[in-house]
Amino acid sequence: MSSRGIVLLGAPGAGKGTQAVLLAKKLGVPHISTGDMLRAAVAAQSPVGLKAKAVMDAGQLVSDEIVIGIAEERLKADDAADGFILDGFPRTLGQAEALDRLLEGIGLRIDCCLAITVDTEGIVKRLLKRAEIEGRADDNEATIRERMRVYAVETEPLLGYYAARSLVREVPGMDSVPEVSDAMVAALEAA
Ligand code: B4P
Repeated sequence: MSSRGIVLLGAPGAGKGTQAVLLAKKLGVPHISTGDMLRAAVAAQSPVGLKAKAVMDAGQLVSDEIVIGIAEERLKADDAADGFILDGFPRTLGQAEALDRLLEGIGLRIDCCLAITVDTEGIVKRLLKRAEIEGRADDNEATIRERMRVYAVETEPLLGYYAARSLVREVPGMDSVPEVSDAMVAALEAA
């Protein structure tokens, strides 16, 4: 399995972050999570964090301008040159188009979009459980349902965007964490 540019797509709580960590270890490439970078910016109370906090707490998407800026900075780092896993980015068509332009400019590209498929009620339960453990401000039921709605409107259309280039591989996401991880590796090997 060679290293390359991978996008993980999936609803909130589908397990993108969980699986990206495992896959990054297996492939030896960086895991790039815009959610993690935004939460770090919020914790550091940086200018980006101050703008992002209320938006994230309400379950809305942070502006394309901010997210593209932080993703660009990270993708230009040397360690992304041999492959990368994007987790939670792109999340809008504008982000996907900006990502393609940015990658083209630095001689990289997306080779595979792994789409984690889940059932809504199952992931609402998962995220409520994470709320008990981690206490994330956006993991309460009303915000979770708003994030699902935003996902369906803004992010799901990206499946068509990548399918048009035959890059989408679907992976069932309701099995155990190791089972989903194995299915991801198998999907990549078959890609
Ligand atoms: P993210 O950090 O991307 O979070 P997420 O979509 O909620 O979660 P993910 O799918 O990674 O699930 P996880 O593995 O954690 O985004 C948070 C917010 O940041 C967004 O709402 C938005 O405001 C902002 N943002 C981020 N990127 C943006 C962008 N590009 N543009 C604009 N705004 C952006 O798994 C969830 C839980 O399930 C965990 O507790 C995990 O332990 C558990 N779990 C995982 N897999 C499981 C399995 N197979 N079985 C049982 N439990 C499992």
